[in-house]
Amino acid sequence: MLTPIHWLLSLMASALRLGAGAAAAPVETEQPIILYEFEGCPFCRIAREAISEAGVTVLVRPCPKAGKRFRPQVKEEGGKAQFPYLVDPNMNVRMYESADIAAHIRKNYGSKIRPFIHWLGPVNLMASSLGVMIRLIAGTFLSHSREPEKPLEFYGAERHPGARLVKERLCEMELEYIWRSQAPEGKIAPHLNDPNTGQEITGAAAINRHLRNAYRS
Ligand SMILES: N[C@@H](CCC(=O)N[C@@H](CS)C(=O)NCC(=O)O)C(=O)O
Repeated sequence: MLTPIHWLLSLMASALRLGAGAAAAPVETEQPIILYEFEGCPFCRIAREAISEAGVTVLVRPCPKAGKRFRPQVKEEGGKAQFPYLVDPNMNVRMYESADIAAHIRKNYGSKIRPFIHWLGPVNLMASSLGVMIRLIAGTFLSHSREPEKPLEFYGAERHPGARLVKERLCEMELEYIWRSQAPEGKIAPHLNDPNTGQEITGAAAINRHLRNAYRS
């Protein structure tokens, strides 16, 4: 259940990022870009902020600690379990390193503007790490779930406090999702489209309830 404390802490985590991770109009790619990451990783946030601001659609494969679904893929393909890890078949690149991923996204897709906090070197990482602590490392450890047949579709910017509360759950449950930072026309973020159940849900509390009911094992 989401309490006012969850919302307050998520809002504080967003505030610490000085506005980074805004929503942008969707940029679709020919082949899906895949991001392996976990919410409780301060480096992953830096990559996600660049993706959110570019508006580029990515397939997120959450890799919480002890995760079994996608973590092994990273080790197999890249050689080490380090996150974030990006696979972009459109440019034929696979990369570790949050700063390289953010630069790759900015260079090739959507917005070219680097969020202010990304210029601040160690302060950038410190603020991101503090955000993880403020959220009490939510989105770090595995919570067992049933694997959906098709990836979910989630809409919500990186800096949106409600979207964060959903992404933490998606991550802990290792639920793969197509992520777009901007809500579809006429809808409000955070918004979920579940092609497995045919449901469309708006609002963090309702989405998290759905994830629990449909996928908790
Ligand atoms: N220099 C890398 C550091 C990445 C990093 O250390 N990620 C941590 C998570 S925050 C990691 O992969 N830890 C190993 C693990 O989670 O198994 C970057 O900027 O992306």
